[in-house]
Amino acid sequence: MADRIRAGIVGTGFMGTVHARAIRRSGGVVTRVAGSTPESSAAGRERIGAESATESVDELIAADDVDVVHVCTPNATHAPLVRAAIAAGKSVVCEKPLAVDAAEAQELLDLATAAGVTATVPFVYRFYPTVREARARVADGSAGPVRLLHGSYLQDWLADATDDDWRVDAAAGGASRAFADIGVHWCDLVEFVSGHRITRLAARTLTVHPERGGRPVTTEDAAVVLFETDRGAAGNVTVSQVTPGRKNRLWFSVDGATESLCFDQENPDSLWIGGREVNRQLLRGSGGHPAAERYSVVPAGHPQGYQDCFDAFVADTHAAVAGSAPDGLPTFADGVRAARVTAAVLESAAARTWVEVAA
Ligand code: SOE
Repeated sequence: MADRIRAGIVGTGFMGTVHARAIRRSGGVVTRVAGSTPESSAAGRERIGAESATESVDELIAADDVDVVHVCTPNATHAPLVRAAIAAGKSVVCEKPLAVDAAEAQELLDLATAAGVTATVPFVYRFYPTVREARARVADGSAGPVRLLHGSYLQDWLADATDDDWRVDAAAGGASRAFADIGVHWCDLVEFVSGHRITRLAARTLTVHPERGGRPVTTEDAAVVLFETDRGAAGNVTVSQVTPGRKNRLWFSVDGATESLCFDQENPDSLWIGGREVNRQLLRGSGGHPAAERYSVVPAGHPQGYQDCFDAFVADTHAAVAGSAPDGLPTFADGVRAARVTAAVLESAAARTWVEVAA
């Protein structure tokens, strides 16, 4: 392997651009980019800033100057691309959801494990220092035993019937949309912070626009989920892509016996710590836990955000490719976990009953 990690990006949309920036900012180089056609590859190279455009995805995966393949394409294409990358001996970063169902996600995990390659999924909200702070406070006992987990993840970019995207279409995005796209981020984050696992749930899904762009829509615009955890806590989450005014509002509260820990993705530099006597707003960079400070990249008072999380995620992925084992790196195992929770949500909503989440 070269001194710098050499990445090839498949997919030229918004996420491909975010990955490219993160690769460069973490010391790697984007050697190649490929879209679905030679023309989109060339346009993607221009926009993303790769060293070269590759005519086909197969060529990118086979290239000697690609150590890690970043899969940033519509969900239904993830599995074939990941299979091909692993077969070529490459490490992989695959956008979430890892696959369109849990069996396929498990197959990809098994392939990555057998090949011994690094395989990660960008559950990037784990990389906010304030999230690491919350996790450390649960782990060291400051928060006390966790009793309740609650919150929401709300967006509005699909609020109107005229709004459209490939994610709306089950053939491209999979049977679940709002939950598989953003609900999984919330569940991953809350499990990551609390150390609990969601074991049973009851879900309701809503499709408020049964038709978009002149075609029927079967994927959900929103979901409401009530759940229990393996360690005796209870919780609920509301997930929506049709909530006017909410752009990307991931909010959670992890309520322990002595502290409640609240995080808001749209105001990520502070963690609200509730106590019986005193409530505090802990600002990133102002005396936090070392596990949190490790991810603080600019001094306190200089806001840090979404792209910084992505940079940290890619930097830790590249560290894993180089042989280390960063704490809290989201891998294909976490992608499988997300696929299982999603499957349980769909099953519960269809059967209108409580469902066990596969372990
Ligand atoms: C679109 O809903 C999206 O870009 C998701 O795909 C991301 O995972 C989330 O971080 C922001 O919203």
